[in-house]
Amino acid sequence: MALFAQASSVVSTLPPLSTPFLPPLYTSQGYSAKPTMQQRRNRIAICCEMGDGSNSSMWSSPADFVKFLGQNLWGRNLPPGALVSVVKEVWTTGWLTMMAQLAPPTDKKDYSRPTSQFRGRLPSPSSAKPGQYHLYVALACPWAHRTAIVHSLKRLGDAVPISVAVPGSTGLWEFAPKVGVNSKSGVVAERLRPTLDRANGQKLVMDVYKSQQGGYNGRSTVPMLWDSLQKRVMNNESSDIIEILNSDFNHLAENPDLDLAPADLKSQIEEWNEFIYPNINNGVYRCGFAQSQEAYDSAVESLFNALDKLEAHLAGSRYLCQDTFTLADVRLFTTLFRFDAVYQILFKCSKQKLKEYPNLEGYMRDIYQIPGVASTCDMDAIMHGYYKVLFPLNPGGISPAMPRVADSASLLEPHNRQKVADLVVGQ
Ligand SMILES: N[C@@H](CCC(=O)N[C@@H](CS)C(=O)NCC(=O)O)C(=O)O
Repeated sequence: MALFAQASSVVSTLPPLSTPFLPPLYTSQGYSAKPTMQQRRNRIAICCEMGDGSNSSMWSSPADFVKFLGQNLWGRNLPPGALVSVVKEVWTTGWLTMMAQLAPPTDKKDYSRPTSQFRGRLPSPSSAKPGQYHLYVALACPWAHRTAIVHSLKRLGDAVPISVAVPGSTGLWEFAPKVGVNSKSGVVAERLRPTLDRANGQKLVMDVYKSQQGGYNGRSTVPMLWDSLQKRVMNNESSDIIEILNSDFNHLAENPDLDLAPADLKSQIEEWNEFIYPNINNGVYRCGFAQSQEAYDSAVESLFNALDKLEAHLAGSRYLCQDTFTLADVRLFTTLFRFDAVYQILFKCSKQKLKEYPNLEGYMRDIYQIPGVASTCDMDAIMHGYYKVLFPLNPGGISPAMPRVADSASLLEPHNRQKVADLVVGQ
């Protein structure tokens, strides 16, 4: 009903069509001769009110309603010029409205990522009981993917249990273990297939947030680290969560000696993070979620300047911090992994493909081949998550063919960067 009420008010504000040709009004008695625009509006408004009340079964679906609207405003055949201008107007308004919700813009129509609301830390390292902290992830999400990688490399298993959400049809994260979005990716770890909510038994990630002590009504993002004893969200910022997983669960980890943030590299790691987050991790989103040409142009420029700089750096350094694989690499990897399949196409990061940066591509494959990383990489879930769910960016819902660079056979080709990974991870 809300649709009809909204439609009624939209119709009453329709501008006059800028075409001299007004087709006859279509009624149940046939076509009447040249009604005025006002007559058309009145008729639509009356019908909308009927649809809202006594005769609510008049349209069986929104598509039916739109057809009705078109016929009554313009007759059976909408003149092409009018069709284009009306659809453009309606679509642009709808698009801006949806984008403002999906990606709140700044005054300059640039995307500004909302800050994470929960930044708690453990009272002290090794204070956690097995199972006390629960990790919520979704494999499509690059931020959650970071946490799945560190969880896997540290081999935290069920010491820090995981629940895996999938995007629901309304765009909210939900728990639907039967959803087959992961089914084609044979390499994905069993524990990372979609699950029920294993900690709280909720249907939506949003419900988990709402259920926390004191309630919560804000954005319900993944990843999220939940404290099962205190019944509250402890942290929902991926850059914190990977640090916590790296250093605070060593008493429970099967690979406690792996340190992805060694003390002597901390300042280098921090410098890379400060460069990579705005320009690359969030940079691709600033391209895809830009709501003006200027905002997009500036995001693309900083993204590709940053990629050029990294390409040059990686010519002489296996990882960001020389031969040591660190959390900074984890953060960069999840963006690079999605680059050619998603960001280059859907987010218009189109200047150059990752495939055309030999060092970055080799680096990405090098990390993919570290034991414990590939099993967190689910390209099917990623393709589904972006192309089917980000409706304002891909309203037709059609997924492009997966670029060869993103299939697992090509990801497993030799990367020709020295064999340090086995030493680092030691699995
Ligand atoms: N700063 C957060 C960002 C997480 C984030 O934006 N996650 C997205 C999925 S990729 C999400 O859950 N969005 C849902 C929403 O914004 O309502 C982090 O790094 O953890």
